[in-house]
Amino acid sequence: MIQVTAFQWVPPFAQGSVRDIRVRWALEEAGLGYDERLLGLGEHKSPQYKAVQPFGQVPAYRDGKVEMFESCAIVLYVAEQSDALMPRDAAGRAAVLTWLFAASNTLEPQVAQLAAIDIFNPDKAWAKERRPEVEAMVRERLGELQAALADRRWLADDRFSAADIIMTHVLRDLRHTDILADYPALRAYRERAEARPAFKRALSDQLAPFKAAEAARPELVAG
Ligand SMILES: N[C@@H](CCC(=O)N[C@@H](CS)C(=O)NCC(=O)O)C(=O)O
Repeated sequence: MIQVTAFQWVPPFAQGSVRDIRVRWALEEAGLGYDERLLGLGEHKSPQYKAVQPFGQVPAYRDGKVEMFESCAIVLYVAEQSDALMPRDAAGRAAVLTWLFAASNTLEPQVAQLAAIDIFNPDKAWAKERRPEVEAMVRERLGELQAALADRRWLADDRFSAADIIMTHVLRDLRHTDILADYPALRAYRERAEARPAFKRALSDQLAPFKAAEAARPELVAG
């Protein structure tokens, strides 16, 4: 049986974007069932868990044949097993790899910088000084992505793939801003991806333990 690690609870800003959602979504698209292994407070930094994920992060993955960490690697591994996530022909496969790495290596670093400023350091002087430049870099990348997407529905071969899972997740990390409103084709792309039943199941499965934890311990949301 496939097992994916996830957190039992995270603060509201992270709910719906913890990276196990990438793996949950890929498994849902591929029609593969899985168990979640929920990590309690601080458990991700334990020596036992670091033997599974050396950086003490989620997600980690095991299926009886392999043990893995790094969400993109896991999503690609799942995609190798499913036509729903990766075409079989060389050109289609190359397009998926290209766009998946573009999401992770070209878009995500800029988006992550903005999130680091807005979510973790909004009041710091250095953050206020740096933010306009970071937002400009994000906007430049988004403009380029929108031009490249043109009138296609999906990134690779114009069919949904593993690349769209990672790109959508990266774009979701702009949810705390209204920047995507200036890129209507990208906003529509993200909404199209989020409307997929597999995404909705992945999201609700990630959120379920958070809601259960908050019901049991209301002080979590009270701060
Ligand atoms: N590159 C890793 C990053 C994983 C990651 O950043 N996970 C976050 C949750 S979204 C985490 O576990 N953070 C806890 C920590 O770093 O202490 C991947 O994509 O799997």
